[in-house]
Amino acid sequence: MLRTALTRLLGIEHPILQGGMAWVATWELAAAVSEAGGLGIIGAGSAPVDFVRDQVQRIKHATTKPFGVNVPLFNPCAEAILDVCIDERVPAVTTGAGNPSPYIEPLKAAGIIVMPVVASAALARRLQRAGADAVIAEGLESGGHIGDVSTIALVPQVVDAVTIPVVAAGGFGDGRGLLAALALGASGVQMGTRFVCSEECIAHINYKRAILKANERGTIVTGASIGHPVRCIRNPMSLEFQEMEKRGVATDDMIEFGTGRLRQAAVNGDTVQGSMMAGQVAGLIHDIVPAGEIVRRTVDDAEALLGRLCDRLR
Ligand code: TUI
Repeated sequence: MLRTALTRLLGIEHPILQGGMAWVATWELAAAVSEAGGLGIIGAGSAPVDFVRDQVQRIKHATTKPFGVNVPLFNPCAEAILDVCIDERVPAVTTGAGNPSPYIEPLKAAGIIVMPVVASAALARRLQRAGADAVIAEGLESGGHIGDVSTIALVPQVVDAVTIPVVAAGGFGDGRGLLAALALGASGVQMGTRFVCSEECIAHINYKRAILKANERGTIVTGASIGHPVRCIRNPMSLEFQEMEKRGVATDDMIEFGTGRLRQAAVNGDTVQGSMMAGQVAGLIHDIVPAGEIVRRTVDDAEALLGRLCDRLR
């Protein structure tokens, strides 16, 4: 039993959040994680409002346990999606890729637990002042849109900057990672890539296999030159994107080139021209198992490791 400030805040059993990944974190995956005692999170990604409302209504039929919705703030419908979260009484909201300060008060007034993703201690401090209940400190090892500080350096600095619970994200995929995060002062972890390789995740099997095949150098970062660094699997599409950046192709042309590529991989299974967002932890993932087993294994392994460490160091 690993009880932390995070499990108490959310009323969950295990200190594990499932990343709310665009296109692949749907109600099926989120419900399985919540049922297993973690916090399942639906990814709004770049989806329209009606899609998110439908997802929320479905998860409410699938589980009575707490769940969350992740809203990337560059989604043009972000505000309307947050209104849906309020209307539907979503238990928790996570935000990404921006500063959610203006939205925190109305969400909290509706009884929603608000946990923004931060990539710096400065933003964590500001969001604590704005009323955030916890922050998710995400290092550059993560998949998708990333900041520029590594997890091992970022997490303890965010822990020192705030008094609210900190969730560590970026590079976590097993019990060793969970225990390490707790040692850094975090109250839990968020895992994304690990949960893509679960049975309940609707991502195309080709996407899951690409993660299984990747080693620790199997991801690259594209888009840094246009201010949108995104970590994804190294494939012809991401390598071509990097080439365009080196050639100095115009930003609008690159955005047009990249648009729709995640869907192409996640839904259609195009591993050549699609973009498969994934973290550096991909090299640690070797199987596709039920999401509940990922939660249980992670917690059991962390507890067993803690016991062994205490024996060895005493
Ligand atoms: O949000 C993410 N990762 C994401 S969102 C996403 S959606 C999408 N993207 C491309 C194509 C289709 C769909 C994919 N990946 N992670 C959370 C995160 N937030 N990482 C870093 C940050 C961050 C960065 C800067 C948070 C705040 C921030 O603040 C800047 C500021 O305004 O102060």
